[in-house]
Amino acid sequence: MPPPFRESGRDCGAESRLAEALGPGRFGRPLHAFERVPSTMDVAARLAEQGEPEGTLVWARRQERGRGRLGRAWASPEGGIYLSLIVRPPVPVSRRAQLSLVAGVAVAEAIHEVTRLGPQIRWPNDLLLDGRKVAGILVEGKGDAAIVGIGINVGRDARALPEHAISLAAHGPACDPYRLAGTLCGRFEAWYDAWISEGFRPIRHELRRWIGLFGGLVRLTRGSEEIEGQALDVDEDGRLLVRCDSGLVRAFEMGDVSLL
Ligand code: BT5
Repeated sequence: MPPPFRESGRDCGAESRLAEALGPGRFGRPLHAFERVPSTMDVAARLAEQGEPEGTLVWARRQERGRGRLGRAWASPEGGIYLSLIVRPPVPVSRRAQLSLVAGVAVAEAIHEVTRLGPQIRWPNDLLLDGRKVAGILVEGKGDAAIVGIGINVGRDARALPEHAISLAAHGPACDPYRLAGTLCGRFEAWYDAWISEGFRPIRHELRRWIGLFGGLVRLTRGSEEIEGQALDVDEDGRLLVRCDSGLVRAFEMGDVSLL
């Protein structure tokens, strides 16, 4: 019988580098690092089902079937960051999608802190550098848990990345992925705790620092509908507010639309 899961053996080297880079918080523990997995999302979902606690981190050196939203693929060559964190937010399932913006703020801050670069958040789940995608966030539910997957292009070899992607290495000296991941876990924990205790308000406030979109023209797709308008703001639920050509202001849910 084939083994039920196809991840490689544990990557002890990565586990000790990550353990050194993590702060004293609870996000990042326990830690499961692998050389290769189909997707860190599936390993984390299985661990969540087995009762692993909030904060559990799954890390892979590379993914064979990394994924984005709506069945899209996530290119995962060696040298990048591919991780999933298990959280168990005590909020209604309808609010879980906000986690991609909670994580987005944390990714932006961590990149800035470690590299001094200024990434932009592209609502709802991308981070851009020079207008090209440098990181993506994926949130999936598993029972009472949510799995937050984060991919960041870090390495020098951009050949395996899609056309509109960029790596942090395109700017200046190589950054240590373990240090970046450790910083990210700490920042994500802090924003997550703020989100749990105060709701979306502090995230909305912080987002304004990182979203480059407001005031600009956006094109959205929802199903077969295409909408054009001016991005105005993110509302108190994380929805994107767009003034359409008709003058009407519409609010778009994260799960519903893609930005073109
Ligand atoms: C995302 O989806 O941006 C979410 C990506 C989440 C990846 C992480 S890695 C760890 C964890 N394990 C996983 O299997 N996934 C998560 P979406 O918005 O649907 O964007 C997908 C699109 O981004 C693709 O259709 C490509 O156009 C583009 N893309 C693919 N790989 C990329 C990369 N490495 N860098 C930049 N863009 C990429």
